[in-house]
Amino acid sequence: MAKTEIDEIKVSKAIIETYMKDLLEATETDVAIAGAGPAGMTSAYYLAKEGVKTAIFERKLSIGGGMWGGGMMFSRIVVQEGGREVLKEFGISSREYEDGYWVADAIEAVSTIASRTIKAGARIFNLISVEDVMIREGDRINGLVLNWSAVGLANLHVDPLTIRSKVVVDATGHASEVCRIVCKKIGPKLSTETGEVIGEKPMWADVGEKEILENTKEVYPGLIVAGMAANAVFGSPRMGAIFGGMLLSGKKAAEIILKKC
Ligand code: 48H
Repeated sequence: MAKTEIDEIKVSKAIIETYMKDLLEATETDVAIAGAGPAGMTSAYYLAKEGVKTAIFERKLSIGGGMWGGGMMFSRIVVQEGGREVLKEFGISSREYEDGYWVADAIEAVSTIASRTIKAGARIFNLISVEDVMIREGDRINGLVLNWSAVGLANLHVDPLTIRSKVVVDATGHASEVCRIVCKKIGPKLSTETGEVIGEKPMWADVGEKEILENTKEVYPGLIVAGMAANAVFGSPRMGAIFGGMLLSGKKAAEIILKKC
């Protein structure tokens, strides 16, 4: 039994002080990731595991992006043979449905990836939206411009705050929001055929899953694109509820960054 009564003010101070400490710590980070879907979190996990200071900013209350919902709200995901190494790395159970088609529980997958990512040392800040990028010498992206998602939802005119990072990862999924911001603000200077976000193509899982790894790369100095955003930016097909590509893309983004560090 606790000796004293619970003091609500201590609860408030504990929350405010520890959160602010973490947010302050994230204002200068090695890697800043937009989006806590499977690609963003996987990337953060592999970076944090190697001691790279990594922060993810997620617009929504929930992390997990499109993985929670599995396929059409059946909370299962399929991972092909190639992606199983990442499931095993996280310790996510899966069973083979047919040759090479591994099924995992979407809820176990998201919660396990999130837990392992945080325990590896990455910080996930939910309810914060990336609304712009910072640019420095040589047109290199060197940080993100952030605001509370609630500010956008309430359509309030409140100026944002900024964080500095050596590398930014666009893991915002279909919307590829960071790359679109770069095009809008800087012009068609991405490393795509047109210099712009080409836009994802209709469903073709086999091609989409193969091309996502080629598409996971530096798309602008200081900006790596990963996950579904990579296929949207480079004009590759979508793939439905198969997630091996997202996991492997997150891992590849981390490998690219680790080589640069
Ligand atoms: C902060 C933001 C912002 C912003 C968006 O959509 P995601 O799950 O993305 P991936 O690439 O990790 O996984 C894609 C997968 O879920 C999927 O959609 C598949 C496989 N589709 C295939 C198909 O055929 O449809 O996660 C992106 C996250 C989300 O949580 C967003 O809320 C978040 O990014 N986000 N966070 N600032 N500006 N924009």
